Amino acid sequence: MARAAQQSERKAPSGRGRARRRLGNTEIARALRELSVLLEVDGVPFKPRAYEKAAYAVEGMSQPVEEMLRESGLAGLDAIPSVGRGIAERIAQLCTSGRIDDLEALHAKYPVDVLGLTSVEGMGPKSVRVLWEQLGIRDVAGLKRAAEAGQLHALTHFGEKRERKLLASVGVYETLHGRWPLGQALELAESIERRLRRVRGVHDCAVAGSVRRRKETIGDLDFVVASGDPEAVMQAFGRLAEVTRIHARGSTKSSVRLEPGIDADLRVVPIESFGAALQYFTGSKDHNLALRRIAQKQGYKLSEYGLFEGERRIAGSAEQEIYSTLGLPWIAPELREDAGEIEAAMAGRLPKLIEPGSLRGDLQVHTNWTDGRDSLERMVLAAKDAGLEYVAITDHTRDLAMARGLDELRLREQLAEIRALERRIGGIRVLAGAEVNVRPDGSLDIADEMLAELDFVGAAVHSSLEQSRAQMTRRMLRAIAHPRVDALFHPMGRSLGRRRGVDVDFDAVIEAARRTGTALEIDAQPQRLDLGSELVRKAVEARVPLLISSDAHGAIELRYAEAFGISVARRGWATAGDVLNTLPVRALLRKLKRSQR
Ligand code: DGT
Ligand code: CA
Ligand code: CA
Ligand code: ZN
Repeated sequence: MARAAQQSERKAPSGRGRARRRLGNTEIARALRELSVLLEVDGVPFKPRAYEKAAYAVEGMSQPVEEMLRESGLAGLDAIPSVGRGIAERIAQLCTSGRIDDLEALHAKYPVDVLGLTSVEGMGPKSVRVLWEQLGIRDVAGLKRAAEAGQLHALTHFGEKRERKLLASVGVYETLHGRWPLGQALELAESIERRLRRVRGVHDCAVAGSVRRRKETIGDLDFVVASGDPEAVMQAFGRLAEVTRIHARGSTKSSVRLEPGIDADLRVVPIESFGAALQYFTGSKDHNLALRRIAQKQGYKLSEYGLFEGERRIAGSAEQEIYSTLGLPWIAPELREDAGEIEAAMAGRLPKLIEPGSLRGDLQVHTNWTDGRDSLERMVLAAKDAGLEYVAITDHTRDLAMARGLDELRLREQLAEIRALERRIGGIRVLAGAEVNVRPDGSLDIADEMLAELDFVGAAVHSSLEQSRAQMTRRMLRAIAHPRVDALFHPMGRSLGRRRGVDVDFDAVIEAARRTGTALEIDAQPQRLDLGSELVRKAVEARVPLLISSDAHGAIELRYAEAFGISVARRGWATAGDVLNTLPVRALLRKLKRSQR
């Protein structure tokens, strides 16, 4: 990828000229997604789905689409799945002129923030249209005002209950607004890190802050660079393709706004301070304060410039040195929350955290038998290509009508196909599984005899998410007590930035899981990360078996388990021994609840 060239040619002299600025895949995907939602608002059939799929495909491309277009013209876009001629032409229009005519026309017709409004749980394109036409609601703030004033429940389809729910969803939107899911932030940060590394004079470069600690949501990106030529770094940073605004710029510090709306801070330091600066800007603030107190007790001073004894710097070029000089082992960034890691380090009791590359299988994978995008065969081949030793196919079941959930008949049909496919492909064990629905009363939507035929069963709550704490707890405990349920999938039921998650007594859930040997899942979908790390830690302490799965709904999503799931597990102090799918398949099968009786 010609990233260096990209930097020097970019940006029209007029500064923010949209037309000239090179577009990233996220921006292109965002425009396609906006077009998709606006078409749906407008009541156009079929097309919205095509644009949505195209947006998704563009996001998944590793090469910049804008570059493919520049190098090979429209034909170059043939390589993107789900992008036909019509959509390719619109992408080209966007890249060359900075706008898509259809999108502008729809904007003129519906001048509303469709992406913002539809990211409020419970707001679909139809509601957006009704609220715009009848109440002139343009954005989330307007929605909030109208709901507070009780204007919604006067409309057809909007009862008082719905109004109350929407108001609660707006609350969730607001708390998470301005914070970004790790998935989005991490990839952007790593891409920028690679580019900064190539700048003249750069000796070392690292992503710091909450991204390095792999927090589940990110406020802003932080970069630390060691260079003898700060000016060159400051310039390159300001010229990154994603920069839309420069908030502040000094000789060694800079702060900018990036597309798609996240801020980034940069700090350039001399080589001899790199480790200290990296340690400082990785945080967390609480971890740093605790570490500084330890330094003070030993008669040292710790700052972002180094560890000092009087005027003399005794450590600073490598992060490891800071810790070892204080008599501590290096502490993994994921643990740096002042949540007991310093005490554990002093006592020599830091856990040996699970490492990337240690997952041997994936136990939540979907196919186009239900709402997945790829065929069973494609998913299995992709899992095999990814080096997995086993994969469980866990499509949705009966009650999830939206996803065309499988009933017993279809499950049995799929099971036969899985067995045949496993023989034909070879070299990967394919487990026949299902993601069964836990009904509001805690019963399952698939008959026990069918569950007994499967190799693995995950249970999940997908409906009546607003149940009371008592009801939800009873519901989950009943599912966990079911002898055929091996795991509880995405137990929190949250969606980052969208849905807060269910209200349930997690101590009771964890205790029940421990007692019955039911595994709890870390669902690594970037918008889920569920269990979150705090609950992982509780589960680890209770010695509940964990699973890390991708919940892939397409082959390109299989990587989520490694990319994000491992990080959540590490933040929850999990070792490889806590995670069942680090085991070879035979050992895994022996540990599943169904084989424990
Ligand atoms: P975020 O951006 O909200 O997701 O979280 P962080 O942890 O990335 O926070 P940020 O970007 O404000 O600052 C990055 C790191 O810099 C932070 O984790 C620790 C360090 N830092 C920032 N301000 C202070 C401070 O006032 N005292 C200390 N000891 N460290 C600070
Ligand atoms: Ca930050
Ligand atoms: Ca920051
Ligand atoms: Zn699910």
